[in-house]
Amino acid sequence: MRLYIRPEAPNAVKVLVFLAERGIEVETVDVATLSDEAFARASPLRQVPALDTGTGLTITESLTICQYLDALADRPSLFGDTVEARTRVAMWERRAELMLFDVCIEYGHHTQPIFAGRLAQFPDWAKAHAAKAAPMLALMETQLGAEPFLAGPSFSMADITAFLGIGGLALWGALPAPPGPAVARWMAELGARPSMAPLQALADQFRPRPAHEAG
Ligand SMILES: N[C@@H](CCC(=O)N[C@@H](CS)C(=O)NCC(=O)O)C(=O)O
Repeated sequence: MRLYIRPEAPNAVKVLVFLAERGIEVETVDVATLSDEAFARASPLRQVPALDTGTGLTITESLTICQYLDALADRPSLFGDTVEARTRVAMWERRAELMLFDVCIEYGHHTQPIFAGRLAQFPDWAKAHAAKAAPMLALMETQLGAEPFLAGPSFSMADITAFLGIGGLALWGALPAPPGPAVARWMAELGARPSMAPLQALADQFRPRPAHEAG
């Protein structure tokens, strides 16, 4: 099995955090070390992450990669071990994707200088779009006031997706409202988990650099 990544790509980081949480080891290849042809062979859409399962199957959706590896590993699952737990995780993960993670990706694409020239940027649209996170933040505040994690008593895939999204929006000062106390508590606890270490490479590329380091 081989996982193709870029260490600073959010969807790849999502899988790296999942692997660290689950204690799963997979051979990892940074696609920056590959030729264009080899990258196209590894990932038909030339996107990361891509998992070559070694069984003739290549998976190129980050969540599907996590689901596949989770299903092969022992319990407890990060996707829930009962019908009810699976349903709660799926619902919160989908909300996190649509209202935080995707919003964060779009915000980055449309506002960060690193993407200028590669994409047509509409910063005003991105700022307006970030308002989509507001109802999710309010819902999370209620949920995390009652439960330790989004899907209930156990850490799950929903927490990973939501933390990446909210963390990115917070880094850019793009959260539509400051996190309430319950969300702030959850953010501090998740940020301290060793599994979140891969987030550093992602955050570093967007952190403003001191003048003496800027090239
Ligand atoms: N839906 C895919 C999205 C993958 C994706 O957009 N990956 C980005 C990096 S985070 C990428 O490879 N972008 C390069 C490109 O699209 O050319 C997933 O969840 O894995």
